[in-house]
Amino acid sequence: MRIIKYPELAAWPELVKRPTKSFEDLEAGILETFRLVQEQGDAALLELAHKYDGVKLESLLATETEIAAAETQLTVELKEAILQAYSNIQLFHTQQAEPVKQVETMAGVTCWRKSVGIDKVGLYIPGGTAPLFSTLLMLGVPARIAGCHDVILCTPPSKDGSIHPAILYTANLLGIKQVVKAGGAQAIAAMAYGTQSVPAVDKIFGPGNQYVTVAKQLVNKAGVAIDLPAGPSEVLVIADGSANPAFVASDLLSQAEHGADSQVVLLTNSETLLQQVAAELQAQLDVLPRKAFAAKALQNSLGILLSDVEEMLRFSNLYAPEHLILSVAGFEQVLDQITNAGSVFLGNYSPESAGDYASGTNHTLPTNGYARAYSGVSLDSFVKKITFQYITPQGLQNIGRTIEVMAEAEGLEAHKNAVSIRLKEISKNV
Ligand code: HSO
Ligand code: ZN
Repeated sequence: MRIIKYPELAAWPELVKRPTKSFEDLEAGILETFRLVQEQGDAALLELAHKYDGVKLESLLATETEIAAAETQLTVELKEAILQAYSNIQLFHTQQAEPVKQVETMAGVTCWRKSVGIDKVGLYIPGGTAPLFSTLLMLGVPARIAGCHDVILCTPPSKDGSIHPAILYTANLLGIKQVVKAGGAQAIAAMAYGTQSVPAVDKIFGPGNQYVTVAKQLVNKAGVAIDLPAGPSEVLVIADGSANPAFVASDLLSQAEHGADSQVVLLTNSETLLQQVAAELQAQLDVLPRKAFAAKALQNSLGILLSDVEEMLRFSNLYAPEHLILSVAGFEQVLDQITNAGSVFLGNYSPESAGDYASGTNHTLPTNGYARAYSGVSLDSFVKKITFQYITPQGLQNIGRTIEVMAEAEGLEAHKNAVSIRLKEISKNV
């Protein structure tokens, strides 16, 4: 961890910068993959599974037998944990539904807004070193609540052609029937453009490596919606002398173990705590199975000494972290000062892991400073909000002149006329 003591304000913009990656290098290869999938459909997906995942698949879709068998491969304890998390995520996201409210803005002019589920959504769950079935819950639960009609899951197969049983079990719980064994840019292309087995979707969700991220940005440019511009996961911890150094270190490491490019930042006003956390990091790191990833991530991490909680919050708002942990005495008094963060964890007993898995909040969150302007995934991400209005003849008499005057001032005579022609008709009938 790089330690910085009382940096000048002028140095902050440099400190909040994340390492940037050049997307241009990947673009040409990804567009070539897109071309293959568009031209050859399923055949391209099978060929690319052979090339990148090292497996000759018999079928692109997981069979019903495979999905049913997954349940027998999980312990009762894990199934109960998944069900508990499911229930909490379901409860929290169900409350996000907005009741339809009719508003009479003027007598006879009634407006309302209704949420309608996006018809077809595609969920991408990466394979690789960790089977993120928790991410499947975070995406699948709100998709179901929103009433999305078709939910397609793409995830890369392992070398024997199987999919991790916890992913299949979770997919089954969510009622997802189409589980496609495809990963990488080819999976994104399949969901964006459609193949014989994979229907084209309206919006693509889910994290992934840099190929997946660039592929999502490219299909987005081509008109398919995506959830968030994703980057490596981040946590920023604000801790004062009241924080427990072992807890703080455990939170920093839980984020660092995601990958070598994870971003980990500690802000504190206590030099003692800073030293204690550094010692704890070393001790806890040594026994982690994913030590190699975590150690790499820690090399780029920052431990910054600042003068007080207000200053730490100002720095945090500039950084706009994906996850913010606030381990300071009297945190209740400073909550209003948080203006940029994806998800916030309060006190000494709210680890980020709680939100990552089971408390109920969503863990698909804006990274790379996007929390300045973006929210994390929620029920809203899976719906369109359609506005309606109904104007009675009396209503048009009430609002008509306002519209005519404004249309005339914009020089849009046809707009004005759409009102005038009706008002004339109304006055004839009275
Ligand atoms: N911290 C990750 C989510 C996750 N953690 C999944 C464990 N599994 C991004 O919020
Ligand atoms: Zn995590």
